[in-house]
Amino acid sequence: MVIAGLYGIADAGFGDPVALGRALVLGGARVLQLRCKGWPEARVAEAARALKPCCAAAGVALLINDHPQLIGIADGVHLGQGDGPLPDRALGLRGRSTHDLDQLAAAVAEGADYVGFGPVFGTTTKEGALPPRGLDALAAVVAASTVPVAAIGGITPARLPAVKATGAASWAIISAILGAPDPAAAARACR
Ligand code: 3NM
Repeated sequence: MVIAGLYGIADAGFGDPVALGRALVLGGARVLQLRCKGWPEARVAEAARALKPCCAAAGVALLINDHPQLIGIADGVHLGQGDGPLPDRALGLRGRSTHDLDQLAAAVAEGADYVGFGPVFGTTTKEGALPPRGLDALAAVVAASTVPVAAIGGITPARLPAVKATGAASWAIISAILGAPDPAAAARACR
């Protein structure tokens, strides 16, 4: 499984993440991250188990945010800067959030299979998000990276062509899709 194309995020802050995740897969996401900030681990595991069959049927990589010990019930995990070491490669895909070139180098050195980079544009979705990095910084990270880069932060359909032009392998979008009346249709516009 590869990190490429639309990286959907089933964010429990926007509703039932299982229903949202299914809509994202229906809309053509190639990667799906389950993001349930503040949820107990058992509840996250239950949501991941509910999403796995639909992801498997569509060939979509299911990644769990923040819970490295749950890697075995998904295809991988996505960890932030403060979320501890990456689990063993044999267990699945391991992604790391990065915000500058030094963090990219560290993530590659620790063996990350892909990195997130952002916020490219301003975002209100992530609590404590850093100031926007901009497209030039994204292009620099893409050029320097030996692993796929998933751009994140404030990406909308209108901004997508400029994001793709940097060569980013993947683009992660939350509010522009989950805040739309029909998330599956909004996802289709972001493929
Ligand atoms: N991580 P939206 S920005 C979850 O910079 C997340 O690492 C970011 O949501 C980072 O598409 C972000 O609504 C929020 O801006 C992305």
